[in-house]
Amino acid sequence: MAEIQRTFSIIKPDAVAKGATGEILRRFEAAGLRIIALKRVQMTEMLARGFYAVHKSRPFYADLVAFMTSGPVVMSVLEGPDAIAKNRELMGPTDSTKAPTGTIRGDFGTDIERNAVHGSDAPETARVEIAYFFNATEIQAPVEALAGS
Ligand code: 3AN
Repeated sequence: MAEIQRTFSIIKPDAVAKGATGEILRRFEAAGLRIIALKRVQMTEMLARGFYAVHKSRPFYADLVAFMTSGPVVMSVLEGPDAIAKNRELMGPTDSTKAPTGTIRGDFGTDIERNAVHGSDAPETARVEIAYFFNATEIQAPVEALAGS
């Protein structure tokens, strides 16, 4: 049986600016991913630099930080069976010009940088990314979990 996972998603400034937020969230839900936390945020340069710190020596780092802070983004935590792989399947490949029609990047992205969405690539990165942007109290937890420990 598929493992129930959580993953972290960002609808990037390009997709938010073109009014695609609702359609992208709809696709998550239609694919069986529950939106258990959601917020619209204007990322500061410091937050964006920290989030993409793994890429800090790459030539595209400064541009990427500038793009991610160029307008509001919509962040969410998605939960469901194989949520990490399922979300990446919905997103399509990193480079929007290579992403098939029907994927989020194929339909709403422009190129490798302006690629509409971010999604965690592994359980450990999902945990770190969720904790980077969401407090525990912003994430919907089952009542039993709250009452439990
Ligand atoms: P993904 O988001 O598909 O996991 P990563 O983790 O390789 O891709 O890259 C993180 C982000 O950095 C991408 N979403 C993209 O916006 C940007 N990026 C990656 N490679 C390039 C590149 N060669 N030129 C410009 N931006 C890039």
